[in-house]
Amino acid sequence: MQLNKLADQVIEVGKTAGAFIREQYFLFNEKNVEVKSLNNLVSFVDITAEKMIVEELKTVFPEAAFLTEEKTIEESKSEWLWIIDPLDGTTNFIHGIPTFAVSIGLIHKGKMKLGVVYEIMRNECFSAYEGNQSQLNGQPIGVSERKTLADSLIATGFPYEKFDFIPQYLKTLSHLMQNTRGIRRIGSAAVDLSYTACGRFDGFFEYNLNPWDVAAGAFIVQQAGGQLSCFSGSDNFIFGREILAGNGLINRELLQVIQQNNSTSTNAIGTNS
Ligand code: 2AM
Ligand code: CA
Repeated sequence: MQLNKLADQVIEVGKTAGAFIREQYFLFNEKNVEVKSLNNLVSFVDITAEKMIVEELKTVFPEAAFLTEEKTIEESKSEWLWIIDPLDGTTNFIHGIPTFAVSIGLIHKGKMKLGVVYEIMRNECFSAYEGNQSQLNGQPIGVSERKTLADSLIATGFPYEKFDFIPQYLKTLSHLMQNTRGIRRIGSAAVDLSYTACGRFDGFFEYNLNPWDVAAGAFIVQQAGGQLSCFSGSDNFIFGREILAGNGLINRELLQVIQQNNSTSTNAIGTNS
């Protein structure tokens, strides 16, 4: 498997789907929105984009199976797995906020091999493959060099569906508001991770994400010299539903803040109840 060639092909697939999404952004009407579950929105745009991506990737690499947000293709077994979110930041898309992305990751026997995040309206394509430095529109990128939380800009996502761990989360936010340069909530985990990879953000954390929100972006952070973990410190951040990403210099400090606030609360976190 020549990952460099595959990466070029996946970038083209992401950009083609992105062009369709961009076209639809200017035509979009709220009547097209369906509600999958609380605050979980979808439209024909997500579904059509996913079908486009899946069809093209099947031709590019027929052996690989799929794990996709919109489930337009049945999950099957293979050593190779595409993990796809055709439109990460759907709520932004629907509300006319121009920050959303196509996210395509590839893993082999559980190990990330390739990731592409295409931020559509800025025409910024973040990509990485095993053995190579992450890139933004073909140019190498790296994480920031800020050493302390005090100097850092931190991204996060607010809870949107499961609210039992809000007290712990608010404590962490309160600490970060008072002890960092600031906090941003962009609304697309794939974009948050990509911005961490190129040094715009120094760190990012969020609860309750799905593998398709984070797989590609997390790998791009890794290949840009950053580090990732779950809130326990373990490395199950793609399937573990919680993620902390950073430049490697501030990860420990950020993890400590999160862990401290989680353990001092009376409620258990992330119980999915
Ligand atoms: P999405 O736009 O593909 O759903 C921002 O907080 C992150 O959470 C985004 O990556 C977003 O991905 C995801 N997200 C937001 N609302 C969501 C919901 N109701 N269900 C699942 N994921 C959601
Ligand atoms: Ca999505």
